[in-house]
Amino acid sequence: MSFEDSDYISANIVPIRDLPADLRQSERIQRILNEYQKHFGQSCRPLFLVRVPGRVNLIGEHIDYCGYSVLPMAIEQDIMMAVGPNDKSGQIHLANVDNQYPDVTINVMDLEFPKSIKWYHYFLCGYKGIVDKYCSMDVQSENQQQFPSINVIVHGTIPAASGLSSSSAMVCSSALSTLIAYHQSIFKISTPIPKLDIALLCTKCERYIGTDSGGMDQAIAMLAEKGSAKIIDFIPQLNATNVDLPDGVCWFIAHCGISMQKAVTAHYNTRVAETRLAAAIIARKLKIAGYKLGDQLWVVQQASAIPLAEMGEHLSSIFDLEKEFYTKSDICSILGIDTNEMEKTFLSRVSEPIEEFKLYQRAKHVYDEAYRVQEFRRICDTTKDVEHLGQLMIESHESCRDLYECSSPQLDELVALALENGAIGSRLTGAGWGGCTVSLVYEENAQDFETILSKNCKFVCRTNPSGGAIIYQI
Ligand code: NG1
Repeated sequence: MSFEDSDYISANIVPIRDLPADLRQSERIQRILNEYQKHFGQSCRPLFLVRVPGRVNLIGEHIDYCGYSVLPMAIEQDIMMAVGPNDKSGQIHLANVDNQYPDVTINVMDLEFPKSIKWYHYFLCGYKGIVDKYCSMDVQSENQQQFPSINVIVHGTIPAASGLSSSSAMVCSSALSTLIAYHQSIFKISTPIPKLDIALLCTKCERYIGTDSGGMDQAIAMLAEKGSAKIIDFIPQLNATNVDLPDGVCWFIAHCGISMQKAVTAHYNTRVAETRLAAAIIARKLKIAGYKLGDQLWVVQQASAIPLAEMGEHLSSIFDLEKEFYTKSDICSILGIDTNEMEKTFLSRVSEPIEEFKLYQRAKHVYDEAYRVQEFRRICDTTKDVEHLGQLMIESHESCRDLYECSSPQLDELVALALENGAIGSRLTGAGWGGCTVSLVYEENAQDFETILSKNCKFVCRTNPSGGAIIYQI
């Protein structure tokens, strides 16, 4: 494993730096390096340390997979992986500093993604995504058994299943670890790979685990810059732009006590399917030319030429508001397709049978939320009116709770507690159904706010925009 360091130091490329002395001496890094030797042998040395942050989404929930922009920032909590060679071949040796996650050795010839997901499957997503992209199938089948084995130890500080994107941090760090380990010896890559490409690839490969991830988490993990939140656009192509948050306020993340592993429930993919079905019905009712079954909500809104600000209202003339939900047969008869085609196109990734589809409610959330993101950004760029930002966050939470039904009683209580104790705005962040809230608080109230919240929940922290993925040479 060796790298042309200078090639990688560019704004578009994941930076590779020498591990600074103060970081090397830190308790955490010392622990990771010690554990590496404990797990892989005293003579083993890692060559690289990969760091990928988690994220908190300030606004724009469940709209990335509909093609709409979101506004997250990277957080200080992260995944670190120490990566080094091993004298065998064709194996990945994975360990975790946290001993609730047992060591595992995987033969690179048999990467599987079973229904019951273990911690290391997120690593395998990144590994497989990179190998499939940069190594032809011929080379893989002839040589995979000879691929140099790697040792990887993981240390994470992002609470798992909490809406802070620990899964994507794991997938992105594994993609970078694989790239750094194999880029010359196996992939023969001579030019550095842009961060954007890695983010897109990681979005695709996280889907091996079963969730139809929208791309926000992988994008912010790769593209974040210290000190700035980002607006992430997906259309016409992936792009991240700095957003200047107002001064005099701070951001708090708090955990509601309930975790939600979105890959083991059908909630997330059900919502993805409902948004696509809603798009199909809108397209049919508005006679959108060029619409293809399965297109996202942004496609029909753009083709309809109805401004985003009005789209939510417009839906009441498209959907039957008397109906709380649509059935499969309602949908098939509107779309003029049979159940087979409907299931194949829209439901193949949903792991549980669904009979009731709330289409108006999901589409209304998506269009209104997408507009709230635009407003949030406009305010950050102009008036910096924090009360207005707080109001948008409150509306976002209400919409997630009532229309998208991705909140939980514990999240609602935590949002209420935050608002009763001085938060200007508070909302669930990430996929929801458990996990964390994000709250906007005046600087002068921060201390009291933190004291009260910490009495009531297991994890509270003030957070500042952190930097994106980085690789250190050890
Ligand atoms: P988290 O909170 O990490 O489960 C998920 C999706 C995002 C986005 C949000 C909801 C993945 C990896 N992440 O985030 O793309 O859709 O939910 O806004 O699936």
